[in-house]
Amino acid sequence: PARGTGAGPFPLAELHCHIEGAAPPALVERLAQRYGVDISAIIRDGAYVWHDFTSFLAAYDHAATVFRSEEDYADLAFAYLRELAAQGALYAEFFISPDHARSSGTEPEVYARGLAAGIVRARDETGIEARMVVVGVRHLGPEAVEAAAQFAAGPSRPFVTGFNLAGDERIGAARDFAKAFDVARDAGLGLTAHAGELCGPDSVREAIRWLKPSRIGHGVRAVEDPALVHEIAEKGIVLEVCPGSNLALGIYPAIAAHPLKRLVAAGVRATLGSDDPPFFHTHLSREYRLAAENGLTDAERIGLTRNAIEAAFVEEDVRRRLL
Ligand code: ES4
Ligand code: ZN
Repeated sequence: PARGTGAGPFPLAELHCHIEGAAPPALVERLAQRYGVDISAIIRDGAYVWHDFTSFLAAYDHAATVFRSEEDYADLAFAYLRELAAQGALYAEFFISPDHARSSGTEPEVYARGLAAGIVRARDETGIEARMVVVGVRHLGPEAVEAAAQFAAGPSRPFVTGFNLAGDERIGAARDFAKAFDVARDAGLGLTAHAGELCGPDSVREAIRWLKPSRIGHGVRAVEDPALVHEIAEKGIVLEVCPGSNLALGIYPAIAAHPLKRLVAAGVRATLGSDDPPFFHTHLSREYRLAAENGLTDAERIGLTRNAIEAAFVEEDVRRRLL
């Protein structure tokens, strides 16, 4: 199959995308019609509507409820990965949420099996490799997050290679989720956590201290504390940077104000992710374009793809083949 021939002059990879957040509005509308779900509050004129982080999360939760069957989830993962492959991506990691599966009335096992089938279909058709990272939703509380970790650690979870903490960063303290991360770590899963997006450097510090992840989702607001930037660079912690998401949510007013270039210049290992692409009117190849507009050279942008493959939660033989 064709590899990395999609869009640009070099291959792309992403480590930060929430699978329901990648759902094309047209697919959500089709399933909503099939299952009799009213989605008029979240999709208007073929686009998602929301106005701040809280209403974004609510729209996301609502969209997630239209995916019900194993086949629905296979179609979702396939649509996402086929589109990424067309943009020139070699590898993708996406976040899956057993809590969102349950809220649509689907057993998490069925959910994960459907998504895995979508990965296989996309790999057969395009050559793209993908793995799944289970998220716990922090605003649902420590017990729910620990249950998500137990699910991720379950006996048969094809393509599940990591665990993440997502949800509203403003709720709860990182140390409340340490037990969940111990469960995931003991199961041999890769670890990442959202921090330093809505909240500042202290949130990143606490996530590193209590959860000991090898990667941080976003992490960009670490730039507000030079000592923390130094620590992240020193420890080789990889940031999953999502510039388009940050712009859509108003974390930064314009790409010129985004800290990506400053972080890279300080020696931080970064990667690019589209986060929730249609919600934020973005896609991975645009993220690479935004990185150039932020001042990264072509060599630096190729380095972001290399960082992603090096930091990926993937078997060593697959990593070597991708590098
Ligand atoms: C998120 Cl739970 C969830 N879903 C989608 N995007 C997110 N960002 C942070 N938490
Ligand atoms: Zn995210």
